[in-house]
Amino acid sequence: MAHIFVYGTLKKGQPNYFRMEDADKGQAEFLAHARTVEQYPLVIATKYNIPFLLNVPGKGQRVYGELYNVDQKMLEFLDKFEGCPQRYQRTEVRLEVQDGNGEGENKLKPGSIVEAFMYSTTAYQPDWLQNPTYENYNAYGNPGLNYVLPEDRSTEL
Ligand code: PCA
Repeated sequence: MAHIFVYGTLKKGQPNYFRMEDADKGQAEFLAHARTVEQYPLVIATKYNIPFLLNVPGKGQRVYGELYNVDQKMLEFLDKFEGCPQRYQRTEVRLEVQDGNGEGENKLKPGSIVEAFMYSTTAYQPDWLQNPTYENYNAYGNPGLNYVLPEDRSTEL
């Protein structure tokens, strides 16, 4: 099992969340809402309006997202889905737990610090650093910046 922090289209209510719920792809258990301890630039980039969290700690904002426990099968699916290690890299992040719904050994206390993997970007276009940054991504919240699902893209990036 691995901890994964999602901050983009894999969050509840976002366009790729249904993949987290697909038992054919493995298991994902929601553990808590969380926020990165450090600031990161979370930007929207490319003609497909993909959210990218640039692995530049100290710039941008502390980012809100969701913490999940995933099994090996789901981890492998997510790596493939996110184009890891080409488009995104799976990196470690420190998180502050906001609220958790876990029980027993999965119980996470609000305010506690946990580590997780996330899909961030180390190989980005330098001008992406000039883009507006978001602390709480919403695919439906930015007129003109509608996210395009991978299956609807004409070409890779
Ligand atoms: N999916 C991953 C990375 C960006 C995206 O759209 C996530 O939600 O964390």
